Amino acid sequence: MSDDETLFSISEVHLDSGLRGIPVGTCKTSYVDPIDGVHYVGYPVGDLANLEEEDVIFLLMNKRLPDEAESNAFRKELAHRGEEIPTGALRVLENLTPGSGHPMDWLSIGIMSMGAAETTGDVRADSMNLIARMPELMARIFLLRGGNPENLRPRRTKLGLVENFVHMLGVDGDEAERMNRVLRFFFILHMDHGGGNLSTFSGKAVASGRASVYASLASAMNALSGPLHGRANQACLEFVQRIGTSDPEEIEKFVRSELAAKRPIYGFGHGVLRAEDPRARLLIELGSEVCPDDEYYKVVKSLREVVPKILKEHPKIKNPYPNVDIASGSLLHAIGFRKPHYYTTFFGWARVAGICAQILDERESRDGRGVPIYRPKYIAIEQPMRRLTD
Ligand code: AMX
Repeated sequence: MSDDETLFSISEVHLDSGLRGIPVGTCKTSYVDPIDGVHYVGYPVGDLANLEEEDVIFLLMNKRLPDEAESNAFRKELAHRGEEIPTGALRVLENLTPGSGHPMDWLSIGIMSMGAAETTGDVRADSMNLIARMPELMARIFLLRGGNPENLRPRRTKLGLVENFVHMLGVDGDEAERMNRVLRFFFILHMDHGGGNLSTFSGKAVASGRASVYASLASAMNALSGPLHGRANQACLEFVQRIGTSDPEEIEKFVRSELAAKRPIYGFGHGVLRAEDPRARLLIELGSEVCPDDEYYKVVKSLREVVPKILKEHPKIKNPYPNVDIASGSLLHAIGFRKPHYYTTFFGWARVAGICAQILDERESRDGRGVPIYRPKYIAIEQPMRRLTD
């Protein structure tokens, strides 16, 4: 890419298109191939799905996988930072009414309250602190919002990020094993997805004004909470529950009536992908291992067969194939997370790592001066010059 090469020409059709496809920056952590899906620093995400989650975070932050010594040191640093969470940093959650608001509201409030308790101003230190303390925030949200705080166990950060969360929830034995397996897989698949997805872009935009890591990440989580973005995993399982049958004819009827009512078919379509998201395939394969006979999982498999052909009848839909959200909800349900409105918090938790890594890269760019404050151009319309005296 030379300095003066034209990357994209803008014409009027590109205005008010949600910046769709318009190059605005560079990304070192990941890219999304329209057919082969997301790659983290060059690796297809499927290659990384069975690694330790901390090693994948190391990759996003350092652009290479750690050797054994580095991996141990990184895990140790995260465990230490997790232990050092300021006392009372999350006490604000105890004052929210159980069951109130959406869990994503709690996630955003929790991130802000951790920032209020301690912000160092060093982007790496704040990012590492946030990543290290997310399991505790997640466990507290689940138990405090759910109205059973007495189940919360003291943190054991040495277990690693995912296992510590499951431990804090009070889950043991085979159930914990299954949760750890599925959550770790889910966590790795959702960590990053290029630079332009709405939550990452929003987080980086806020960070470009030199807001703190906490303020930037809370903004990113608010962006993720929309049903067309991260909350699609909740919407997709609710959709599956409403269908209530894996009979292909019933599913076809249901999908057609949703389309006629101008409602989205959750778990299908994408802004960049033009084939089935490989992460959808990986999750469906994991489902065949952990919950092959689960009712909701069977509905998801039928949706995958039935829906693309119906969506293809609508040429405006650029991608009629499953996205990552099609199967994640049914798996989370099968391993014991029965309330779909919590699912987006898992997505958000995972995405914290990718967004922090991208913010760090942007802050280090231009020889350490950092990316300039975001300022795209909007063209004024329907505003003829007027004066009060006219
Ligand atoms: N169901 C119904 N309509 C759909 C659709 C779907 N699954 N996918 C696309 N469309 C419609 C769009 O709403 C748009 O209609 P419009 O021109 O009347 O506004 C038209 O088809 C063209 O859309 P597109 O260029 O193919 O996709 P997009 O980039 O505008 O939108 C997405 C992408 C994901 C928002 C859209 O496919 C959608 O709403 N899918 C369902 C929700 C979902 O599963 N979201 C999760 C995405 C992954 C994630 O972020 N977690």
